[in-house]
Amino acid sequence: MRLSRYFLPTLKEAPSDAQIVSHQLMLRAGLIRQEAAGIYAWLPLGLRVLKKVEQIVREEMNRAGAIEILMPTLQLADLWRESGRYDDYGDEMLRIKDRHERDLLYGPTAEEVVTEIFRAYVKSYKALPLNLYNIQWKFRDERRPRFGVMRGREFLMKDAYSFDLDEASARKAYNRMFVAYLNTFARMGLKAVPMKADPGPIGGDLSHEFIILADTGESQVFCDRNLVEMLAPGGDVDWDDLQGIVDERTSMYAATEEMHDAADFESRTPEADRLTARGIEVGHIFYFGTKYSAPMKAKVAGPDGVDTEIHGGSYGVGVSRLLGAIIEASHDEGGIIWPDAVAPFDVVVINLRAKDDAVSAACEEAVAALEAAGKDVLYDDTDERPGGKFATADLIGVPWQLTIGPKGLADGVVELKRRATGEKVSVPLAEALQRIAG
Ligand code: 5CA
Repeated sequence: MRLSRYFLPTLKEAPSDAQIVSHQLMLRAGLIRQEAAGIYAWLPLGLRVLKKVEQIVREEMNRAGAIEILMPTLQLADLWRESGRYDDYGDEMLRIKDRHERDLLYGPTAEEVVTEIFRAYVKSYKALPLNLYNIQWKFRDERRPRFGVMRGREFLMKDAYSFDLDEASARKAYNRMFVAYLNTFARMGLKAVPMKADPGPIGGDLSHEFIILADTGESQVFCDRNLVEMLAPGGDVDWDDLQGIVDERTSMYAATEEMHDAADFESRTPEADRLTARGIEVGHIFYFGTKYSAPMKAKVAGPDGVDTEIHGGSYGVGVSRLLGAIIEASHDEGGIIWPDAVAPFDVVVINLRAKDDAVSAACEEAVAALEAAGKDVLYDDTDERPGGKFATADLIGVPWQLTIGPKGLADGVVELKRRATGEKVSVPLAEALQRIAG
């Protein structure tokens, strides 16, 4: 992608109402544009990262056996009247009337819709376990939308819904999501800690939030320090028996403010390991039994032929919020430092003298070689001054910067910089390509 032909509207300074660094950097690096309070347009660079984050979430859901569908953003109020949540949900629900005066709403979550789909088709326990997910825009009319995509009104969520015959198998479904979440966030370079959480309006009695520790986080959290450094289990696990992995994590104390029990924290955690911090909730999982299946009559015939209400859980990931969380966890004074797995481009090739044909030819050769190696390349072919180009490259946080200028070209070298460490080497192009290929 040639920068001269691209749409990358960067800003020298962030608007003063952007209070936290991720929001400032998302605006400055031209990732998003605010259209209304808590409602954003995704600009090309932001959209690239959003798609990468979404794809990691999708792959880990698929690996855990969940199946993707796509539910509508607009839902019938009548379904929510069936579950009893229409009145309870309150002002956060955006209520809409169509031309026939029918009550609709912009979905803040989709337990009702997915239960309606399930009950229409699934009649026997033989179809279970089943886990259906979608990655779809949600709307919650938050009282205080803030911090950019972190607390938006319109936001992208991955929401999965599990259906099982009884509590024991529903807990297995819960464990699969628990482990899938650990793997998902680890792939994005994040250390997410599962913490005992308040189920709130989704309901149920078993719930964990996945929290990224960050000073700018909205929630106060308490946990055993050792949990933060625990590695994700990876995909090579026995998906039918994850209790050991879950127990290992949940045996150590970790709770959000609403669930915090100071006496329990102190008795279970040696003083040196007690961590009190701020956190960003990037995922939230719930087991709620028959909360939706009972009022909505979602039943299947069990092995004995008797109709039974299914046991459900739901599992959310804040896909758009994750961009903010990743930036909070990974930036410096120069700008964003994208982890490789979610970077909008793998490498930016910086042409230090675009008017020089030999330099441009060398740059184009480098771009072609990188693209042939399967890399996403941004090619800065503009005639901006070098200082400005380096500042932009740092700001947008692409993992590798490969700079070619007349002097290096004469010496047969290019300069390769790793954004995360700042380390720079002058090496022949072939060697630079090798290093980037990893
Ligand atoms: N139905 C359940 C699970 S699918 C549910 O809605 N859970 S939730 O309310 O916890 O939301 C799931 C995730 O969406 C949260 O963990 C958070 O990461 C993200 N999220 C929630 N509200 C917002 C918001 N206003 N802006 C951005 N992300 C949000």
